Amino acid sequence: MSKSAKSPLRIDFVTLFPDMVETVLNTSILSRARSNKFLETRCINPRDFSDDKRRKVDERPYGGGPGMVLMAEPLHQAIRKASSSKSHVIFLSPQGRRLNQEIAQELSRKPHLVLVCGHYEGVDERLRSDFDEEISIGDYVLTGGELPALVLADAVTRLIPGVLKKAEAVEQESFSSSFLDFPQYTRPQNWRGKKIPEVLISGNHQLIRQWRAHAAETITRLKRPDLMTQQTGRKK
Ligand code: 21W
Repeated sequence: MSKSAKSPLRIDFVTLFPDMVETVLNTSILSRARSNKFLETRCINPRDFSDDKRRKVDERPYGGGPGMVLMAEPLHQAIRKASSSKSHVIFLSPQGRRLNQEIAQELSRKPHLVLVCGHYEGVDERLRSDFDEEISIGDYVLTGGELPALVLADAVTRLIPGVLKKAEAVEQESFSSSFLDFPQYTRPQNWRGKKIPEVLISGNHQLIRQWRAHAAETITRLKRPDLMTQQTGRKK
């Protein structure tokens, strides 16, 4: 049950904050996927490739201005150390294409991802040719690429066949991937005067399926009407 037929997905994080990344990788589904050999991870720190005594990796920007810029050489060497010919090198960047479920699917089929995390005011522009692509996780400003890289790793890992328990995986393939979730209830039946929908204790599973499908559609129309118009082309 815990062994995948194929070789595991490898994800290398190029980061100045390996402790932050490791902490999350040691938690939740990501940790389970690693123990069960579906996922193999590594952190590579550009500081280890600094030629400076104090392991300095940033410098002031040419042209002036506030903040610091990550130097090209330590990052370049860290990326080279992480990569082989089969690697897909992704720079987490506000300038990238916005991550969505379709991109997560696409990336989950790659054998090796190298996730490069930027920081400070950015990286030296000349490094961009080191990347196969750039990905953003949305239009808000973060302090670095670590959280986006972990978001991407989480989204991709749960798509590796075998990582999710069977029941979780079935749900993923159903209509709910393009609609929002149907409402869920658990014990007690009456919580502070709030009851659950009768249909859920009817024992009629076809009726329950219909009720859930209808509820999901209603909620989607109400809260995320934009998802309704995106239906076509989302699923094979
Ligand atoms: C934020 C880096 C802003 C650079 C030129 C002059 C990766 C991210 C990040 C960060 C800037 C993602 C500047 C959503 C994010 C990330 C840190 C711009 C200022 N440039 N997805 N001044 N949001 N953020 N630098 O912030 O690295 S993916």
